[in-house]
Formats: sequence, structure tokens, C-alpha cells
Amino acid sequence: MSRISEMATSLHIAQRQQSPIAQFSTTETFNLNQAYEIQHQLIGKRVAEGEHHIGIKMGFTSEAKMAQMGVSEMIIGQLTDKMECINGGSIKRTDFIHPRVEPEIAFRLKKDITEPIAIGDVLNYVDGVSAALEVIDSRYENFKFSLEDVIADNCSSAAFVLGNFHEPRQVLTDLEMTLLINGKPIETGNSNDILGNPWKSLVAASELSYKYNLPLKAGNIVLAGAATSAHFINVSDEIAADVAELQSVFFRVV
Ligand code: OOG
Ligand code: MG
Repeated sequence: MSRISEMATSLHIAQRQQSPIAQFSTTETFNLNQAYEIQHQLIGKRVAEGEHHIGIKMGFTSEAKMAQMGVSEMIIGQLTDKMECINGGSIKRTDFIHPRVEPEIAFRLKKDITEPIAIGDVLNYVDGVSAALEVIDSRYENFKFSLEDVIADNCSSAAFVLGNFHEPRQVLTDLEMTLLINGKPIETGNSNDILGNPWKSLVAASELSYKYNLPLKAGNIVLAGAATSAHFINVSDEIAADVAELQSVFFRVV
């Protein structure tokens, strides 16, 4: 087995057994292309076990996230149907290692994106926009990683919840985004914190998916990246995000 395949296998087992591993980058060197190759193999294992690819997630599209994790380049990861929790539903704490939550905006595609798109074209590709919550769960000990480590680990993707979809509109700037845990506002950000304009995250997704060969198909979801830093969650927490007119999205940890 090649080293790339071994790394994908280790990450897969870490996720399936909720048992964290040491980050690779402290003892070995690998590049961005190799990191995405590990991610592809990792998703391939989940698909082989019956999961379906249903979208992608962007990471490190805000200063708050880059500062929290010490990483300063955008990343792209993949979402499967198994990761989705319905709005108002619950996730099991024991399915994760050290889960954190963050408030996001999601796009639903109405058309395949097969090459980089321009900011002026985004409305041609999207038929819904919603508030979202993303649960991230690094498979590395202490939630510590390099850029390559986190890409290999499918960008810490673990679970996500989508609010009701709204008609897409050109202007998504200046929407207040609040993360609430047990009814208490924990973080407040603004949609401008996502690359100055969340639509730019879709443009960046089109560029990264083209470069690293990730599918972006009609019906797929694109998570634009968190507007605030992420927060650890615990059993019996009730988590909500309010995103101005996009309204709220909610789940419970059991
Ligand atoms: C990586 C995932 C980053 C975002 O929204 O910026 C991310 C991590 O922080 O573990 O999902
Ligand atoms: Mg995120």
C-alpha cells in the first residue's frame, strides 16, 4: 500500500472509531496535491461503504477561522449524505471525537459547475440560499493540524444542518450571523466576514474544485465557510444560528 493510501486508511479508521491520531506533518512532508489525493481516497472509502457525495464545504474563508486554527489558505472538503442532520434534529456526541460548531451560509446548486465561474454569474448556478450550522471534528489529536493535514482529513467535515432555502438574491452582504448555544448568543459575526461577500466563496469553490477535481453537481450543497470561530459542543446542548433574513437553523446534541 502506498503511503497516501495508508494515510487515508488511518484517517478513515480514526473517524469511524472516534479515536484521534497524531498529525502527519510533524513527522513527514507531503504537498497540497498529495493532501487532496488522501482526501479523495478517504471519501472513496465512505462512498464504498454506502455514503453519497452531496456537496462541498469551503474552509478558512474568514479571518476569525484562520486566526483560530493558525492556517491562512482556503481549503475545500466534501460532504456526504450521512453528515446531514435535519433542521431541528439531533446528533450523537459519541459519534464524534471533539466536535465544534460554527455558523455558516449554504448554497444549493441548480446547475453543474465544471470550471471557474465569475462573481457576476453566480445567480445562474444557485436556486437556494440558507442559514447553516457546520459541525467540525478534527481526526487529529488536540484539533491541531497543518494546512496539508486538515485537507487530507477532509477539512474536519463531520456534520451539517441546513435551514430553509430562500430564493437567491444578489446581495448577501451585511447579514448579521449569530451562534447561540442553549439560547445564549456565543458569537456574532457578519456575512461580510466570509471573504467580504459570501458569493465570493462560491467563486472560490469553483476554482478549487476545478483545480483539485471535486464534483460540483446540480442539487449539491456548498457551505461557504464560518463567519466566526468555532465552539466546542457537549451532550444536551441546543445549538442555533440566526442569519438575519435567512432565519434560523437548529439542532440538539444527545
Ligand atoms: C477546518 C475547517 C474550516 C471553516 O468554515 O472555515 C471550516 C477546521 O477549522 O477544523 O470549516
Ligand atoms: Mg466550516
